[in-house]
Amino acid sequence: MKYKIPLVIDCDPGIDDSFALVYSHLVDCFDIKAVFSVAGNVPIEMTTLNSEYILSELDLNVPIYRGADGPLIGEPIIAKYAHGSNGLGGYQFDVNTKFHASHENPTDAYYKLLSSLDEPIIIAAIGPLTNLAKLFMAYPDVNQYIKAIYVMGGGIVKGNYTASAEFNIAADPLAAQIVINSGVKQYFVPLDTTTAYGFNRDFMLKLKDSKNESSRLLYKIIDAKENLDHSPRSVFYLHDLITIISIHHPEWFEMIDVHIAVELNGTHTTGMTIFDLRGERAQKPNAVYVAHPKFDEIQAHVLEVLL
Ligand SMILES: [Ca+2]
Repeated sequence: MKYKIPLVIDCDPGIDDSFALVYSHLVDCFDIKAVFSVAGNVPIEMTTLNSEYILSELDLNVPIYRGADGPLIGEPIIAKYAHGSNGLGGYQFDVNTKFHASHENPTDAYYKLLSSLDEPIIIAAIGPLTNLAKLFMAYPDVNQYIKAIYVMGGGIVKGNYTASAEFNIAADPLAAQIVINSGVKQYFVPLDTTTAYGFNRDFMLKLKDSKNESSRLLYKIIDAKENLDHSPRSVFYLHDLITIISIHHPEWFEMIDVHIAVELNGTHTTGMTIFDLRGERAQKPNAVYVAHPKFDEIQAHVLEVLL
């Protein structure tokens, strides 16, 4: 049997999370062990329901766990401006989903799952990092069960939630700092990488006619938000999808060792990530900056998988 990369997806669906989930299943190189929801783009009830819905549509029967309902400290922030009223662009779907999330304590469930696997796992963290921070705080020995974490998060030249902070980090800066300092190997895919190029409108319209039902669903979700046939916008940024692709196609990126710190209490910069790119004077690396995507290859590959 073909080897598949064991993967946990920690997400806050989210339009681009939906692309990431569908792609991860269809690309047929991942063994998805579980999906954890986290409060992020929309509140936890919705990110959990959206996870249940997408997995049900994929008929992908893996454990779903309802994760953290807000950051370690402070109040939740949400991004309905980017993901529509329900996180899936406002697309109205049947809420009677086939699969349902467990309401078991997500931190304990995480540890139980990771420590029961045959080999260390890769975690795709494509929402705020609250679930993982709680895991590292409660179970300091969990590192041995994690091969690497791929984080969609941060920005070097700009943010998107604020001028300086990217949403996933802004939603729980303390959690991000705890994860970065965990000692686990981690790859950061910042906005600089995910917005270097966008998926174009032709790409989205091709999904509309895909033979694949779940790809057509992705079209419906993005169309609900953007009204594609009339939208003058020409590109779409699928941050979480790019992050997943960097796991098994590192050759389409430049991998740069870097030190990353998170601003916890700035007047204008809370949640900002500081990538130390000073060359010889830089602090000792604690992460890998996934940079400079070869976008033509990526877009062609995604079409091949989704169509
Ligand atoms: Ca996300």
